Amino acid sequence: MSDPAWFTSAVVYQIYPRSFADSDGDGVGDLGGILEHVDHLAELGVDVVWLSPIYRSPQADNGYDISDYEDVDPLFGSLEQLDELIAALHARGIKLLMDLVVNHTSDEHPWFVESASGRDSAKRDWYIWKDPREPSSASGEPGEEPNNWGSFFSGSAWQWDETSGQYYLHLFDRKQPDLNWEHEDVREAVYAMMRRWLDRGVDGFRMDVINFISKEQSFADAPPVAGQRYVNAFTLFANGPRIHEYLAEMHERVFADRDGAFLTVGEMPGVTPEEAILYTDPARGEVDMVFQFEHVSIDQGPGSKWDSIGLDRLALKRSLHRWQTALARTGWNSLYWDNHDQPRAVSRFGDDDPSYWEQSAKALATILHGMRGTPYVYQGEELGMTNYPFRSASEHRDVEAVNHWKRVLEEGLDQEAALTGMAAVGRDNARTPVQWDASPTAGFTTGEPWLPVNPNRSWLNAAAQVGTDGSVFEHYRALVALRHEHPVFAAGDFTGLLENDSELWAYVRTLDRQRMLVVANCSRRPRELELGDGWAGARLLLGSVPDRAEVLAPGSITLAGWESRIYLLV
Ligand code: TEU
Repeated sequence: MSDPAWFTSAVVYQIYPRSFADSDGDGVGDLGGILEHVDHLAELGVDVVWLSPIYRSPQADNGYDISDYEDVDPLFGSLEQLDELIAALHARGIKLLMDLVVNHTSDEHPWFVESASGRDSAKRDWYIWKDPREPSSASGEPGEEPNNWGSFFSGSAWQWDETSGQYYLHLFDRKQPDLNWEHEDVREAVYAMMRRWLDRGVDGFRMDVINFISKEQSFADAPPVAGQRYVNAFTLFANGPRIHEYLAEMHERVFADRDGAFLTVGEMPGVTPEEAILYTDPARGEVDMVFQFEHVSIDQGPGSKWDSIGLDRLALKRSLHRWQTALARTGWNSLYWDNHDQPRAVSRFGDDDPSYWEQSAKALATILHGMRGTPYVYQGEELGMTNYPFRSASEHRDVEAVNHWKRVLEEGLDQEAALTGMAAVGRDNARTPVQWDASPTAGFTTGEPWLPVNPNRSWLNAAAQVGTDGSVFEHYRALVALRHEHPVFAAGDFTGLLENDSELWAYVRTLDRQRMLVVANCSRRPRELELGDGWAGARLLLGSVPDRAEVLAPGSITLAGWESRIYLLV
């Protein structure tokens, strides 16, 4: 944080270790697998790796349920291998971000085990325990939970504990109890743990649902929603009363007296641009950038993430442009299309029909990487990996989908609609193994992969793309290099164009006398764009279709279906 500017021209690559590469043949990706592929990251040219959790964990939520913050789960390898990875990345000029999951722990974490041991446990208040709503009750029947808050992973956010006759709060799975950040000892324990990781050589943290750590202490019912027993009580647990205090305290205790170029990224569902400006104001010393959710919520119905309402591409464009404009002066945003929680970008926002797949993967990359903010590449996105062709409920392994399906069966909901929703937005779409080559296990493992490989590995894989002119990978590599080379990518002002056109996307970035034009045709049909005389002489920095004129002539240009280009006028 001593150099507030370096991350503005950086690109982050996210590794979901379970699905990246397996070195020991057990079918689950591991640190050894990452070590075998660090050159892939170096070739792409990224500056930072964000590693999803590798800590000890019962794996109820694939590592987002941590039972020991200080050790590596044997499933993924050892602390020694993590040290090797830090060294291998640093040797290539790449920083390593750890995933910091401290809104909750695993119910198997010793802190929770002690907390649950009885009402008079010394760590009782490290978690959030409440009596049943009915004081007379000692059974924990449905409806007697302390309030009507729902869990993100279906059902009530409260779990009854027989031993002590109280409920504990879990905003996610019942195996992920929420820590009580009001307790100073909890905060100090987390800060000490963070300091130990920095001492070990990591360069910062991606902070899981960090805007949930301060909750409204009334624990009141959220406004009821017709037809729902448990509701999303978002306004009562997100961006709570002490959130800015906690983040400033964390910064003070962990980073303030350290020299070095660290990075902190706050994953913040529901964060607004106004709040994002506060969270990332360098003068306030909270986090460097936020991860916001507006653009990945546009295709979701009001009920839940599972009722997809289809993509309104104009709303998507307007959302992204609004964030660009709102954070124009202060504030810094992360730019992403997908991650381990989202469907694959090319299937969701692009067009994964084989005729348009390649151009649309490049178009999405071009749009995102030309914007102001720090771009993130989720493993396999640089190859244009697509959603998995799910056909049945049993193919889903993710706790979120599994719990949802249970509920569909229990409550007799529409199974066909549920399966369609799960196939479209299920998180396992992003978690199928990375496709390294065309072989049956895609070069991911010598064993049986924990989640099936996408059948399109036969033609969609790294071996076919790395070093191949015009491939999706080479397009990403070029975009990363352009951000490093031209300060206009990091620092240029943003002006959105064509605000009422859902298909043709365009914007201008301006820095001093330089003007950069980013254009993309988000449709299958060719589209003409009138540019007038103003752009004559602009140089083509990157195009998705080969052999286009290097210099713009006055007049209009025509983009083929899903074609994209970046021009620079100096
Ligand atoms: O996800 C945060 C989050 O808001 C989730 O609701 C996420 O959007 C979910 O996938 C909705 O479909 C983080 C992690 O990224 C996720 O993998 C974890 O499951 C979750 O927190 C709990 O740690």
